[in-house]
Amino acid sequence: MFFKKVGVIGLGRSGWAATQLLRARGVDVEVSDCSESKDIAEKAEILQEQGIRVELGRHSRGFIQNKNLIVVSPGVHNPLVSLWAKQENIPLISEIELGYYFCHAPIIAISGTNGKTTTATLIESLLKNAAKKVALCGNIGIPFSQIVSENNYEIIVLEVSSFQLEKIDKFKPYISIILNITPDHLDRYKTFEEYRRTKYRIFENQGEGDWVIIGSKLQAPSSKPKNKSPQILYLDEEDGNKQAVRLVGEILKIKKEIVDRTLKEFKGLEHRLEYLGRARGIRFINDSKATNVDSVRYALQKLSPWVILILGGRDKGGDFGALRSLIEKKVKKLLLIGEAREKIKNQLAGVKPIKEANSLEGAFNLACQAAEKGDTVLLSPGCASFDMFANFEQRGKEFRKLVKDVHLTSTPGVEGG
Ligand code: UMA
Repeated sequence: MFFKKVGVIGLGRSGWAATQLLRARGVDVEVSDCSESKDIAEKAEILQEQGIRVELGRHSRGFIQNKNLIVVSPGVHNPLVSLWAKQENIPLISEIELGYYFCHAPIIAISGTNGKTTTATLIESLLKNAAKKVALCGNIGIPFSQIVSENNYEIIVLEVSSFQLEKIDKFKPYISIILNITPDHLDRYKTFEEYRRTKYRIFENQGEGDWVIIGSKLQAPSSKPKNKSPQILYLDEEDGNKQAVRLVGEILKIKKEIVDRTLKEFKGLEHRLEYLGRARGIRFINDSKATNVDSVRYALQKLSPWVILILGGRDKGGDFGALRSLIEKKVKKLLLIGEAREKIKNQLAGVKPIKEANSLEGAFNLACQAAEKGDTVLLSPGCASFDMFANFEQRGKEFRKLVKDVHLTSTPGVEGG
C-alpha cells in the first residue's frame, strides 16, 4: 500500500484511531468529518495542535482530490465520497484494512448477524485463560487501529461488522468465523444478498494454513477464497457460540480443561439478555443490544411466557411480521417506542395488544402496569437506538436505571430463560 498523503473520513472512534496510527507511522494525514458537533470540534482541535489539517461540517471534493489513499470509517456510507474517489482514481479502504497493513499478530475475526460479541468475548477469555497476550477489539468498541498502534499483543480477537468488511483488500484473518447471517442493515444494503456477500468477504483472502468456521445453515462459501483453500469447519447452529469457542480451542491446541472452564465461568454480557432482577415476582431483562428482528426472535425463544415486550427505535429495514407466531406464543403485550412505531404497529396488528409510548420511561411504566407475577418485562427493541439515544449501551443503561428504581427483590446477574 502506498501511503503518501492519506485522508481519513469520519472522526468517530475508528477515524481517530486510524489518524493516530498513521501519524505515529509518520504518514501525512488529514481528516474530514461532516459534523461540527462539540465532541468532533474538540477532537479536531487536538488534531490541529498535532499539526493535522481537519475539514469539519462537510466533505469536499478538494479534500479527496489531493490524497493518494482514503480511509473510511465504518459508519460512513457516503455516495459522494465514493464517487469523487472513483473519479479521481483514489482507493478507498476501511479502517480494518488499514489496521491489517500494520498488524503483526494473527487475527481471529468473528462476524455474524447475532452473537458475535458474545463469541468474541468468550474467545478472548479462552486465550487469557491459556495465558496468551490477547486484545479484543473491532466492532465491539475498541478500534482495531488502536490495538495495532499499541503493538503489544500476540493474538488479536477482532469483532467485524459488514460495514468494516465493505472496503477491505488484503485483510486476512488466521481464523475467520461467521456464526449466522439473517436480515439486518437493510437500510444500508439494497438486498439481503448484498449484505450476505459483504459478510462473506471475511474469508476472501484466506488460504492454506488458515481456518474458516461457519454456521452450517449458511451455504458453503460462495465467493471462494482467492488463493488456496483454507480449512472449513461447520457449526451446528443450536449453540454456535460455544461450538465456535471449542473449535478455536482445538485449532490453537488449548487444553480441553481450559476450554471447559472458560465456558463454565462465562457470565454473559451487559445489554444482551441481561437479567436485572425481580420485583413483585416480575423479572426484568435488558436486551438493548438486540438491534435487529432476529435477535428479538432469539430472546423470545429463550424466554417462557408471558413477556411484556418493549420494541422500537430507528428502523433498519427488518420485517417484524416474521415474529408474529412467536409473539402469539410468548408475548402478553407490546409496547412500542421510537421512529419505527408506526411500521411495527402495522406489521404486528392484531397479534397481541399494542400500546405506544413517547419515551423508554413511558413504555417501562406501561409495562410495569401490565405485568403480573411470573411475567417478564423485556427490552428487546429490534431496532437501532440512534433516534432516542447515543447508542444501545445508553439505552440499556437507562432501562437498567428504570428497573433499579422499582424495588428489586433479587439481585442482578445471569438467569436462565
Ligand atoms: N460521518 C462523516 N460522514 C458521513 C457519515 C458519518 O463524517 O457520511 C462521521 C460522523 O459525523 C461521526 C463519524 O463519522 O463523527 C462516525 O463514524 P462511525 O459511525 O464509523 O463511528 P465510530 O465511532 O468510528 O464507530 C465505529 C463503529 N460504528 C459503526 O459501525 C456505525 C462502531 O460499531 C465500532 O465499535 C467502532 O467503529 C470501533 O471499531 C458500532 C455499531 O453500531 C457499535 N456497529 C454496527 C452494529 O453493530 O450493528 C455495525
